[in-house]
Amino acid sequence: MQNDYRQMWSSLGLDLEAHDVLLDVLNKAYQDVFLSQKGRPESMSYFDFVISEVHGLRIKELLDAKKEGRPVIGSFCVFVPEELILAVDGISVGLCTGAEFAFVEAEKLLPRNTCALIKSAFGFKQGKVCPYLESSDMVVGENTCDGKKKSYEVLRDLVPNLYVMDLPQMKSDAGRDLLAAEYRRFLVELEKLSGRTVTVEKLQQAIRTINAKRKAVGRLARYRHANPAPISGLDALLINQVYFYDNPVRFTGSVEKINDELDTRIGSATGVCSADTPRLLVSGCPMAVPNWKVPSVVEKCGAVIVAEESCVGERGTRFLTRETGDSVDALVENIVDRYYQIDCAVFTPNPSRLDHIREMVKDSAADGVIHYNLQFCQPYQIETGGVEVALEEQGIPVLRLDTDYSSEDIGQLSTRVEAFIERILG
Ligand code: BJ8
Repeated sequence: MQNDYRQMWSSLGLDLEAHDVLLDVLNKAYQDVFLSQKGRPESMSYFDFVISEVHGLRIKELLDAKKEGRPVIGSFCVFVPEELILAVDGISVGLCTGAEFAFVEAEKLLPRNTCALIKSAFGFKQGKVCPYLESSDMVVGENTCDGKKKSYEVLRDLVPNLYVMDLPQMKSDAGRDLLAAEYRRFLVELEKLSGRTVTVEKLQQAIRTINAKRKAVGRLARYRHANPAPISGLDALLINQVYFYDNPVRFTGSVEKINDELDTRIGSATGVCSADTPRLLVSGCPMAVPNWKVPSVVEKCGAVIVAEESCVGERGTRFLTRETGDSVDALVENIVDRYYQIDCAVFTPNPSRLDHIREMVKDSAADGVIHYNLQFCQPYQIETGGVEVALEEQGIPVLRLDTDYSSEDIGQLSTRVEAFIERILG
């Protein structure tokens, strides 16, 4: 099987030696971070399997689907509507942006002070190690932060099939109109690429499928409100990360299986920690696979993460799309309504994000908030100040962590998280 995969990776143009190094690091990190945890729900075995096959079986599935004429669409942002992709029988995949790989190469094209997430996208391309990127029939870039927006001008020369989606910067009538126009333009492009015309039935079914996936992770989020926490923050993050790669129907079924197990755990007051374990909410920049650094530090220091206000978490998944509508146009409007509510820090002003953090702290009974920023991410770094002041005024302790994907600051992060936990424990 491994040999088949090597052939497959080679046919995708991957650098097999560099790819071996990446898989080796990934496997070791997974063992250390995930498999060493105690008291994990048994149904997490599905997600262990998914990660073990993340560059194997799942890529094979994508290539098989491509043979059937189904396009693979890679993207970097939760503003790219999965429903539209699914409506043309396409497959939506999140592109690897969670590890430091070939940064020396990436920094030949991008300034050093570019956030790690963007550099990672370039490093995976330049290092030829991402089978998702190489399988994509279309790569969608979106005009969100300046770093992404400008870097797509450079990425255009590296990937033959880059499509750039414009996005509003303000929540206004004009902003909503822009989003609607861009989603319509995207739909036309998807129809062209796939050779399929979207019908009401297809789009409605796609909306239902993606809503079911979001409902499943929403249910999981609610179980995490229990004390003791029935699942670690790391495992919950992993589920939110796999959300971007897996077949949506299979993913939903696997999450619901975990949910049923958590239901039983809560009924018998079984958790992954004790009821007096400090509970933390993590808010800020998204954590893409395999970015597990901060949650791993936090949980090794003895706290448990009970919620993520992040695009790989509730910010990205909390809203559902209305399923009713008797024309494709009406359904696209429903999709616009849904995505328009996402409160990414690239919007100005962006007050609903703070309201949502407050609401999440309350619902999850969090004792404090870690505001997680990638260095050089101006939108989230700038929003941190206001979030910190507002929450502290309300008596909610906040720890601001600015970091990247390197492991050099793990010791320093641990010291700061330990001090924060001591503050919480009073
Ligand atoms: S909707 S959060 S997924 S843009 S970390 S690249 S913002 S400098 S990722 Fe995001 Fe869409 Fe918004 Fe969500 Fe720029 Fe910041 Fe880097 Fe970022």
